[in-house]
Amino acid sequence: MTTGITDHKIDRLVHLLAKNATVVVPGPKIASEIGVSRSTVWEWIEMLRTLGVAIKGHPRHGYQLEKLPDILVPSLVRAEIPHAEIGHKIIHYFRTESTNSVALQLDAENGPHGLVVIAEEQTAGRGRLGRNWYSERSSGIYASILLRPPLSPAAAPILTLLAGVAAQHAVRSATSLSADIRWPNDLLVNGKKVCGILTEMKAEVDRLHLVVIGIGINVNNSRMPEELAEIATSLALEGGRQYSRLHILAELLRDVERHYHMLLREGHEAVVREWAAASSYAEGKRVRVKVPGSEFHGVTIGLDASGALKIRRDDGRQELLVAGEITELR
Ligand code: BT5
Repeated sequence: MTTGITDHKIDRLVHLLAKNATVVVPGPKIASEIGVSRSTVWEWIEMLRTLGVAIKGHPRHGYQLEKLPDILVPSLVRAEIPHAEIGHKIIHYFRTESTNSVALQLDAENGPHGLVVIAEEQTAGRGRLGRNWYSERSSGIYASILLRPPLSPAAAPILTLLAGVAAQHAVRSATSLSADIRWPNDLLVNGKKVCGILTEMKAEVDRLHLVVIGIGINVNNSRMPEELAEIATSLALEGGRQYSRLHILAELLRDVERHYHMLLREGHEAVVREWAAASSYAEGKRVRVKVPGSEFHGVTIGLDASGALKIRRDDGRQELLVAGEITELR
C-alpha cells in the first residue's frame, strides 16, 4: 500500500475508468494516457482492488469498472462538488497517520482556506485528549477541513458545534438515518457513536490563524472492534446496507460550507440555535458529567451564546461546561 500523498496519476487512472465505466479500457491506452508503464498500471489496479474497488479484466485485455468506485480520490470528490469553496483543493492519502496532523503542518501557501485532507485509512487517528480514533481502511470517512476564518479564538467552540450540525445533516440526507448530537459533537445513531469530531487550531491572541476540523464517520464497517462494540456503531450496521462514502463526504463538505457561511453572515446565535434544535442533549437531559478531577450528575439546561453547555447539578448549583464528557443517565 502506498503511503504519502496519492500520486495524481492514480487519481487519473480512477477517473479514466470511472469515465468509461461501461467499456473495457485497454491497458496500453491507460498507460499512455496517464504517462506510466503498463506494469505500473497493473500494480495500481491491484492496489485499488485491495481497497475494494471492483475492477474486472487483466493486463492483456484491459480493465473495466464493475461499479462506480467508492474511493475518495480528489477527481471523484471534486466532480460531486464542482463549485465548492470547501474542498476546492483536496489532498488524498491511501494511508496516513492522521489527516488532522497533516493539515496542521501545512503552511499558508500549501494549506489555503477550504483545503481538505482525506485518507482511506489512518494509522494513528486521533480523538480528543490524546485518545485514539479507530480508522479502518476504506470503511469510514477520515477528513480534515482546513479553515482560515476571520474570527477570534473564542469562535473555536462554535466551529466545533457547526461541524456536528453539518455532519448530522449530511448523514440524514445521504442515508435517511437520523442521528442525535451529544455535546459537543458526537453523532449517535440508536445511542451509539458513528461520528467524532476533533477541532484543533493555531491562533494568535486575537485572531484564529488556522482551524482544522477533523471528522471521522464509520460508514461501511461490518463490525466494530470488540472494545468499541458497546459504544460505537457504523451507518451500515444501523441502516442494514452499505452506503456511498463519496456521496456522504460530498454532502458533508457542502453542509459545512453552508453552515460556515451562515456563521459568518448571522453570527454565533444562528449556530447555537441550530445545534439546540438538532440535539436531544441541549435541554432536559439527565447526564453524568466528567471534567478533569471531578464527576457529577445533573440536567442540561441549554447552551450559552458561546456554545458552552449549561447544567443544573443535582445539588442545585449551575455549571457551564466548555469542555468535558457527558453521558446520558437513564
Ligand atoms: C472524537 O474524540 O470523537 C474525535 C474523533 C475525530 C476523528 C477524526 S478522523 C479525521 C481526523 N483525523 C484525526 O486524527 N482525527 C480526526 P473523542 O470524543 O475523544 O472520542 C474518542 C473515543 O471514541 C475513544 O476513546 C473511543 O472510546 C471512541 N472511539 C474510537 N474510535 C471510534 C470510532 N471509529 N467510532 C466510534 N467511537 C470511537
